[in-house]
Amino acid sequence: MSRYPTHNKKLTEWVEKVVKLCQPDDVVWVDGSPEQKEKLEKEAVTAGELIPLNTEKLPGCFLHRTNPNDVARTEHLTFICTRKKHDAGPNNNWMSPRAAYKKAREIFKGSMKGRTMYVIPFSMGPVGSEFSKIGVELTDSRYVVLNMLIMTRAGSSVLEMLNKDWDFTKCLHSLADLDVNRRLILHFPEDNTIWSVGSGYGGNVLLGKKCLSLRIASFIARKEKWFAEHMLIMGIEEPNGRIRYIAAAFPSACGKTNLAMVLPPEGLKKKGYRIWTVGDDIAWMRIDSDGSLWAINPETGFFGVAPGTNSHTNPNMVETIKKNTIYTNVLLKPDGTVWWEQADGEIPARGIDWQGRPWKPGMVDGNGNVILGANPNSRFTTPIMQCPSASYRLEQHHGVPISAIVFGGRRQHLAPLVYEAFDWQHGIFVGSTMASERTAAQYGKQGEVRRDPMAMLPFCGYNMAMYFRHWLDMGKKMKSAPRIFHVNWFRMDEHGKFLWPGYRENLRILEWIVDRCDNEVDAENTPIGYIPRPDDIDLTGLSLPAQTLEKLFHIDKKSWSEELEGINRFFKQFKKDLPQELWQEYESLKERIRGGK
Ligand code: OXD
Ligand code: MN
Repeated sequence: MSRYPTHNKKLTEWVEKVVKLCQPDDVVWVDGSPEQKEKLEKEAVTAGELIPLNTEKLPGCFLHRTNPNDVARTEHLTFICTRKKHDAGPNNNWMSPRAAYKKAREIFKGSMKGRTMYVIPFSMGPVGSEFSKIGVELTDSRYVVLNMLIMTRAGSSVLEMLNKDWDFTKCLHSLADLDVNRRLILHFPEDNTIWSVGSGYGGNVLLGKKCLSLRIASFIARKEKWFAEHMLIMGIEEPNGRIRYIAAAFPSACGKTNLAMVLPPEGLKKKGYRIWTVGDDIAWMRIDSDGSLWAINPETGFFGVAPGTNSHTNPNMVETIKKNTIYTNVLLKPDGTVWWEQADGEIPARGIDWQGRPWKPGMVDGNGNVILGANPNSRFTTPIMQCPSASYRLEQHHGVPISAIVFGGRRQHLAPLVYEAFDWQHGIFVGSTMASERTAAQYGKQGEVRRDPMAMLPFCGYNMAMYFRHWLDMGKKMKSAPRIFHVNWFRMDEHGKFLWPGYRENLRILEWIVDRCDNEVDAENTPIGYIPRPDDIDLTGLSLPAQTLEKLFHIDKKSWSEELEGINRFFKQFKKDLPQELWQEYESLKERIRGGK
């Protein structure tokens, strides 16, 4: 055998080239074996990169702390590097491939000296499925390797596919010196290549996730006529045993993970509803031989936000993360377990905060601000198979058939709790105008509307006008396209109180969506779409005054007129590239709002 465990020439030549550039002391090929994983964990503990947690209460779990300047995705350092700027669109930062390679090469030069470089062959999607794509990540971070082993199918089985000459995405990552001024997340869709340097934060360095499965995959998907989307996938088992699958896109931090594994509220549980989780973040969807849309989750784990996760908001996740989980930037308790703001149980009397400093509740910094135990974007990386509601179809090569696509936003006063689009084209308009208002937790002006079409604004690897065109075209190719809906769990009353309780009660709305897909309920026709008749939402066990329900579905013409102005401004930035169909939909909505149908 050669000195490489593969005879894929493209791969070995690339590895050699990177070794020359980054100059690691050693190269290790990741085979996915439990023995190798254990060895890496031990090394990471010795090097201080991981802290082992209480082996009885949290078996197989570790804590990792990132550099305090490196705790979230850095969109301003993220670039799409296409030869023509226009191909990246107004929705992306752009750099020419030549300039980007040159700039990053300087940072990569010798960046792995004194470290080992790991070669991680990984498959996004079941190994060997025609839905799947292969990547190889070269990294000098053991933390990345251990996370990739949770989030992807990695190791020898993928190397076998590469031996059969499957193509792969070249993913290069180095921590380098973690200097924020020498940090770059570069995507070269035309070369099927990703270069990430200077960061150790998951979203920037687990290159199979946002970088490959969304930015690069969306570019490939347009060419190959499928979808790579920022969507959860869940199955809703109806009392008669039929499972309807839906895919839903909400902007980051709007509850995708919680919804994907929601437990039915008591009333619906008695009826016999049950949820099956397929994915919480990414959906790859193809038109299958039956002419309908089928979806897989390319990942095998959850990279979830810890703060706010508890037995009320997400009981299934609380179960999932009890073992074999890597925690990042949470608080360490004296008994070797972990905690974060709004976790279950008592607030610990003391601990070590996410920056490794002694912590007590109520501590304030020099400016009088409360010091948090866990970083607001602290995370857990955990295997999907440990989730009590994990779908039994996770390894199916064709995935699951999608009956409905659900778009959502965080709108205090505008959008009703749920509405259905009139048809596919109108549904694409609804998705393309998706928006959220900033909350107090976000930087910027509170209440300001941020457009985030299909929740893909930070993740679409090309010009979004072309992306809308692609969505419109795909509708024409399907024999039976999914129905399209919009939900808004966040509507408020005049005192700023949420009108809808959310969380598991959201299943009541999904029940209506599923009933619509089954052609079992009628709906009311309004200027913005179809809304439920009040009696068609099962509220058993929930005391919600009729007046509140009315407010949740109220359509305020003045607010919608203002919304039209916002949409107009948003669409105009795409100039003549914006598909005419979307302007048509815009004009029709305007007329319906004015006409008051
Ligand atoms: C995520 C995100 O981390 O969307 O999933 O930001
Ligand atoms: Mn996401």
